[in-house]
Amino acid sequence: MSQPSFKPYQAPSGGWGSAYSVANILVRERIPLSGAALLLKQNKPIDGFACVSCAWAKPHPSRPLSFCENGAKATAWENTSRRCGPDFFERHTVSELLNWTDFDLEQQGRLTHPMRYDAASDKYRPVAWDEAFAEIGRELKAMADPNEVVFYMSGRAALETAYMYAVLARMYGTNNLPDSSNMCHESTSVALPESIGVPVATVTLNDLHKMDGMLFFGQNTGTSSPRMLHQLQEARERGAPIITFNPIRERGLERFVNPQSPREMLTPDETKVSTQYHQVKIGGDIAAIAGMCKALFDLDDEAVAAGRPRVLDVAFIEQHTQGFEAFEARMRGYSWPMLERRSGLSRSAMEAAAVEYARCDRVIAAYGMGLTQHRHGVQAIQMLVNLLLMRGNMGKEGAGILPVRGHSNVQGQRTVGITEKAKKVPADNLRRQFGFEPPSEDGVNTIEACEGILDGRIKGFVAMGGNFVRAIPDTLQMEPAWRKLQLSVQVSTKLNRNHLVTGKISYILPCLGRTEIDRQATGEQHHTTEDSTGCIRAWRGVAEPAAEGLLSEPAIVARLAKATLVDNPNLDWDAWVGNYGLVRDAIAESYPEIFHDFNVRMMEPGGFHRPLGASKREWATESGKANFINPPSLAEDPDTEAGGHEARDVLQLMTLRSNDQFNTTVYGYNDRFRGIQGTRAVILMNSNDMARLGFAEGDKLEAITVVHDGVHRSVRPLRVTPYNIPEGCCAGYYPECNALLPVWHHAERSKVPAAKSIPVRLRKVIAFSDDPKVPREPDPPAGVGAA
Ligand SMILES: Nc1nc2c(c(=O)[nH]1)N[C@H]1C(S)=C(S)[C@@H](COP(=O)(O)OP(=O)(O)OC[C@H]3O[C@@H](n4cnc5c(=O)[nH]c(N)nc54)[C@H](O)[C@@H]3O)O[C@H]1N2
Ligand SMILES: Nc1nc2c(c(=O)[nH]1)N[C@H]1C(S)=C(S)[C@@H](COP(=O)(O)OP(=O)(O)OC[C@H]3O[C@@H](n4cnc5c(=O)[nH]c(N)nc54)[C@H](O)[C@@H]3O)O[C@H]1N2
Ligand SMILES: [Mo]
Repeated sequence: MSQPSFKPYQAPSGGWGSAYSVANILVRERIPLSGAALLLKQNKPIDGFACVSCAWAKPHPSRPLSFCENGAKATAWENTSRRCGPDFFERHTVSELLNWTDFDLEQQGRLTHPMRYDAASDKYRPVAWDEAFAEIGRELKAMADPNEVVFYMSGRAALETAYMYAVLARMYGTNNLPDSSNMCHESTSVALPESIGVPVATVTLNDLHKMDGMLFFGQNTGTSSPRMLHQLQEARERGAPIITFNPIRERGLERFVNPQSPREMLTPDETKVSTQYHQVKIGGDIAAIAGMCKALFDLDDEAVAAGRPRVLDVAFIEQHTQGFEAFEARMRGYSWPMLERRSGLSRSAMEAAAVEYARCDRVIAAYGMGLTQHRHGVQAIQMLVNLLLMRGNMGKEGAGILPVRGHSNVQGQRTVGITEKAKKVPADNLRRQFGFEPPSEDGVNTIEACEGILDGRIKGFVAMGGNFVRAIPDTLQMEPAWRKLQLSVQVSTKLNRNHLVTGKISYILPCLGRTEIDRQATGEQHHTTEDSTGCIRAWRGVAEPAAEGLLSEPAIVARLAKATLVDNPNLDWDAWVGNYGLVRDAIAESYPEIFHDFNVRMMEPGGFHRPLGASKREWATESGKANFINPPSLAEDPDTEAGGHEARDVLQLMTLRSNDQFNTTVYGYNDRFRGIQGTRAVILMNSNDMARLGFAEGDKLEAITVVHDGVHRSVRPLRVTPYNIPEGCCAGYYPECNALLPVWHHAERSKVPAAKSIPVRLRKVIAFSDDPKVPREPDPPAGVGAA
């Protein structure tokens, strides 16, 4: 491992840096040549597999090489030739493994055998599948109340698995079906239905080809959804402006070289991605958008006075919207100095953005975690919709709202029943199909699950993928609470920290990955996913399974169901596993509007799109119109500000992903685009703040959360590096910084953890090791495995 270093990255996103990075991981994971050929099947529908990395749309017809750097890494990660079998667990106690980093744990390779934790030896021991399911079933049946069990799902599993899992939980008797989107785009699922009557993006790839302008808020395309850079590049080649709002200058939003274009790779051609780049301060987006809205009203006044065409789409506002007058009054009423203070942007910057926006006729507004993971995440999204509605940028070709989703099937899982909200369950259909009464009370979301684990109400946790205890807030409070669970079952592909934080009875159940051939009674099975643009398609794994005896996710759900539920004459779990087409028939019966003729339509070239009223200007809102919704406040954090947290030594910390990770999966210690090499234990700060607080580059700091709930939260040591970030803001990595995030510090209403705005104070620490293998200092507890 090289020494940590910081050097601004001069190259564009994509390009040779990307090509080298892919080659490196193929070698490191010892992917055989036939494995590299795997990449040719990536994102090729029907007879290839959907990338296991992000949810970005796949074009039709597909490109010859349809993968990006991070997609290739994810494929390599799943198809590694390393194995983590019973012999590994025999060599290491769980207490020992608890001191390993996230990187080292997953680096052990694919899990091959079901394992049960044995407290006496402090080791995981191999167990037969039958025995495992029998004990888990017994434990689940013994719970006093089905609501004591949580069925979590991370956003990767296919639609078939998700649907079966939801049926299992509901037949068991609970709506406790939180998923990773509770930490992610749940703010979208709350905001958009109120504004425009749909919970997801209103645009397709066709709209991206037709747009003539784009607004980009808090999404790091070059790292999080690199394939989208192709559409951004095409837009720029058409001359469409891209106006970006982000506290830091993300390379993928600045410059891009298509690594799949020989011409671009061999010449100095590169695309300038953003035409305007506004370094809004953390949580300043509502104010920045309000500034743009205010400027649009001024521009409209000028147009009216000069007899020019209106800037507002008056006809659209009249016919299709509600709440405009109150909205107009509010926006006009804001003062520029207040908007400047709240957004961190100058009036002229907000006006320049408005002028550019007003020049375009077909605008898409894209956003990511920079909007959703805030106390006012829901309101920020609704403000962005307001801005679109002012110029009729909704429900016409080339225009609309684009939440860029995270996990590759997270959007689809919600569509087929993974939800804690009872009113989203098609209860009548489920009753008719399976003759049971679905539970009518809401279940827990992720935050409520954490609260239930902390106070002991939750006693069992079944996880279909993910690394829950590492991804959630307050990890240092959650780990001891987790140990009190009666039952912890983790269906996984790789070893992670959640396996090591055990309950009284703990199982690791290894499963097939999506890239692998899934052979069942009727032959090799297809599965389906829904991407960020609501496009549903069929896929099929192509690699040989990592180990003999691995079960598919649907098979695991079915075995859990059979071990736990009473027999149901209307549901043959074995038949479902034998033929996933039967599961799709059931999905079509439960959700006919979206999934009618599922088995046929999934094979259509390009798949099929779910119907979305808003994209046809049909508004499934209470008012029957698209709603202008005023934000209650422009302050990011009412709670902490009330506590006097605007003190000058309190900074807002955002927790970020590096280019070398997928969520809690750490591929390596380099964040190429941000110039960080060899470490993740960093804190990025404005050099003025560093000077003011007396820090020099390379100083080791401790970050302490500044809230007044009596809990001490700190992470150390973090190496400080000067960075181009607004004053008063700083950045560190997720999940290492999750110990700083209070479980109650979440978005109002959506309860998405406010991971992008943690109030912290920083101070120097003395003892520090540069060795990334040295996990933490004893006192006070640091981010576990922070390297
Ligand atoms: N390589 C890779 N790809 C991934 C993932 C991964 O971990 N690695 N994770 C997947 C998942 S599950 C998800 S949800 C997505 C996440 O993808 P993104 O939505 O891109 O999420 P982040 O990388 O956490 O941060 C997004 C951006 O928000 C900016 N930001 C922070 N605070 C603010 C703010 O207050 N305002 C504004 N305007 N911007 C702000 C940050 O600077 C950063 O550029 O990516 C998916 N794809
Ligand atoms: N501070 C902070 N916290 C955050 C965020 C943040 O930005 N900042 N982001 C949040 C977001 S957006 C998200 S989505 C969550 C992510 O939270 P999770 O979805 O729970 O976490 P992942 O890291 O994606 O899960 C990784 C594990 O999934 C398992 N896995 C991988 N592939 C498969 C598969 O095909 N099947 C099965 N069964 N298992 C598989 C592997 O064992 C791997 O260890 O974290 C959230 N937490
Ligand atoms: Mo996510």
